[in-house]
Amino acid sequence: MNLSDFLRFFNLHLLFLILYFIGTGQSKVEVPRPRGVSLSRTGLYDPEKNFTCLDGSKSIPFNQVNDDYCDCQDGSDEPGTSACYGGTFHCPNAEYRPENIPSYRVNDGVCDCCDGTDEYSGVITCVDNCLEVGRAAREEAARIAELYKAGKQLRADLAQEGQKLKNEKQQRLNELKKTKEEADKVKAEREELKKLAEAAESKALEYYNQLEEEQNAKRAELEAAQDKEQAVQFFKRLDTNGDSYLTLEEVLARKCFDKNRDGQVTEDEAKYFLNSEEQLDLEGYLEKAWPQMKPYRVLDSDMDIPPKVENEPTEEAPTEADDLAPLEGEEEEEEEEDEDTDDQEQVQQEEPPKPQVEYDEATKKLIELASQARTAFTESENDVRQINTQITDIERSLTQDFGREEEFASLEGQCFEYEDHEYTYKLCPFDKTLQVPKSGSMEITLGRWSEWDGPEENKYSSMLYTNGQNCWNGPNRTTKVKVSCGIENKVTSVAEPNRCEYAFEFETPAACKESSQQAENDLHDEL
Ligand code: MAN
Repeated sequence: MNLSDFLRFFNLHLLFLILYFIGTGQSKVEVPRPRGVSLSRTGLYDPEKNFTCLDGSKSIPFNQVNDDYCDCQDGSDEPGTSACYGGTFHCPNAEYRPENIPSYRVNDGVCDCCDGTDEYSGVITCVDNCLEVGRAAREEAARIAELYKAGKQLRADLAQEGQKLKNEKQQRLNELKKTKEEADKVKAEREELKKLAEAAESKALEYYNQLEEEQNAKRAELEAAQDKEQAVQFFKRLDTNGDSYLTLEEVLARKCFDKNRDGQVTEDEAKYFLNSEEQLDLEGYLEKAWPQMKPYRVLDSDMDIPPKVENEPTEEAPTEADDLAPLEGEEEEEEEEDEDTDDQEQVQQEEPPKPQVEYDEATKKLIELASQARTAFTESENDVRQINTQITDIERSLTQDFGREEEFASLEGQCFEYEDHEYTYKLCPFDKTLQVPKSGSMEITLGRWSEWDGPEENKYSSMLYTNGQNCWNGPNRTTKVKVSCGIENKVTSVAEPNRCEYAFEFETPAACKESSQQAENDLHDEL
């Protein structure tokens, strides 16, 4: 090959090379990004090709993309219009953070994207305020990052304190278990002593109980005899003709049998007292009439009329008081009408005293010892009960989830308040939430500790309190507490979004962790 051949050959190759590079350069020309499509999906919308719906369901000519007619079931052919139900519009928001909005918001007359790209129909003009929005968001993110930075140390302190508390509780539990063993022993011993002392006491009292029974029986006998005596005397008084029969006429003649107090004794009333008999002899009277006559006899204004039986030695006796009260509400009348009140009092004084058993010294001592043994046993029972309660409390506290590093532990046992114009609300973590009316009425439990109920990746961001006081005509009250990072423990807001469902917001340094990482990430994303 001579030089000119070589040059021709070389130029030809150079030409091909140049054409090749021009060619490849042309194939790298950027495909225009259709409206509403995110950068990452731009390649899927190639104007040189048919468009395949993103769900792969069908292919359509590219000029049908964003033609305001919905071809694809998934709405992917109309990313920049509101033609498809369920579609998504992408706001580039160049000066801030890209965002996806539902495509029905496109051209709806409301600026949704901060860059205003969702409104292009001319109905409304949106200004691009992404720069300001971004700045505010960055400032907020920076503030939060600062807060987390400050809270981080506090949280670490709380975690340390939580660990310490846990160890102390464990130690206390061990001690209590030992104390309980001792207390159980003491209780068993005292129970034995009590049994012995009570056995001795019962034995000693056996004699006295018998004595008392006998005295009671005697007293009952005496009372029965007295009652009978009264009954007999009253019979004699009523039996005015002295024929040993109590007749209807004789009952009708006594004002005291005016049961309804209408001024006359009717036949019905008389029959009531005679138990529907025409007449009764003494035996019949004692059995059938005396029980109902007895309360009325003290009202007998004819008491001064002497019974027919002459020289009756116990003439005054029928007026003896008995324990049965006259008719209710008639005491005053009774006092006015009854002329024999003094006699009654006299008789009352003469009543035999109630039997009183006087124990001998040895028995007294045994009673005292048994009583001491009972008191000592009750005390040890209370001790054991108290220890058990403490053990249960500590065991429950030890199984409580106070965060990955026990950072929430120190909140247990504390309460934090929040006031609005009507109520003071209280959050007592791991226990309950309360609503205390400022009017002074009773406080209402809004829920009892149930569980952490934040999302899986941030479980400790929300507490749930359930089973509070019943809502009138509704369910039991419940409270959700949103927990976020703050440099002090503080309830920052309380609302009742639905009746008897309460929403608290609570800040605590204990929450200055996972989210702090999140906040830093957010900040980086945005920058
Ligand atoms: C009380 C309060 C309110 C609640 C009503 C429901 O007034 O506990 O928060 O909404 O009861 O009846």
